[in-house]
Amino acid sequence: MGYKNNNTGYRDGLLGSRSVIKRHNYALLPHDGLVKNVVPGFENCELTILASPKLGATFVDYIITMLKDGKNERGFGGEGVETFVYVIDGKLKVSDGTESHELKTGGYAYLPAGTLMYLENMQAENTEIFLYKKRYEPLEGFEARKVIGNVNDLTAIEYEGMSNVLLWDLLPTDLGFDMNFHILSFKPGASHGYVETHVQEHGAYILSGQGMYNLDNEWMPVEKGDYIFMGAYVPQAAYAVGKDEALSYVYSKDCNRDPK
Ligand code: UGY
Ligand code: MN
Repeated sequence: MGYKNNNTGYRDGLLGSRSVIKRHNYALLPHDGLVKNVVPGFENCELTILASPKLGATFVDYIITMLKDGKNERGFGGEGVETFVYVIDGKLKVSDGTESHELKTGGYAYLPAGTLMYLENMQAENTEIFLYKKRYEPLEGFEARKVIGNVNDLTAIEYEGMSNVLLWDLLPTDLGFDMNFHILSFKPGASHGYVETHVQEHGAYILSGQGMYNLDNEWMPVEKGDYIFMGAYVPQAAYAVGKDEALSYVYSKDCNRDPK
């Protein structure tokens, strides 16, 4: 029995082109190719804008080296914009304007839309941070809330049943949150179980190790300090290489919303 074609009647089997529409959007930005940007309000900071709407992302990611006295006195985020910061290395003071928190390496803070985030380097040495903002998608009856934490206080779970791949969820999973931050860590030799293809976007900053990353079916070498943007539906998978160090990255993933 053949399928009914729109205009040409019936056919049998796999005739025709089996259409694929390719609009895959991804970026790999190695650390040594990054260029400094000026963002008003950030003082004594070396800052690079990574993914942004210009790249097709619905969020903005930044990598920032906060020098001595580095701070952002104007506040980051604002009306309708949620923010997240992760401390890669150092000591950071983060404040919502009324209450401040001290974050060490592995520490992070999420502030809901409408609350400005103030940042300050707390030490004479540099502090490295990964910063994120996104327009929040509200959901009637639910709300996001401030979250302060440190990955070292969380328990990892085995990712999809694999004992050599660990996952940490940094934010709560309830419907008030329209995105989450995770850390995924592959022991050398470990990999995803399959090449993922999904609607969610990622901005991923590699915290440690080396690996081969499959983006749209091309394998690329990656290492600590690299940044990867994965747009919606980009085929993606990683293999960790090397002897001792795990390939680990911190990344964002939108969730809990029905696409408009
Ligand atoms: O959560 C994720 O979708 C994750 N496994 N993606 C990725 O690592 N590229
Ligand atoms: Mn993914």
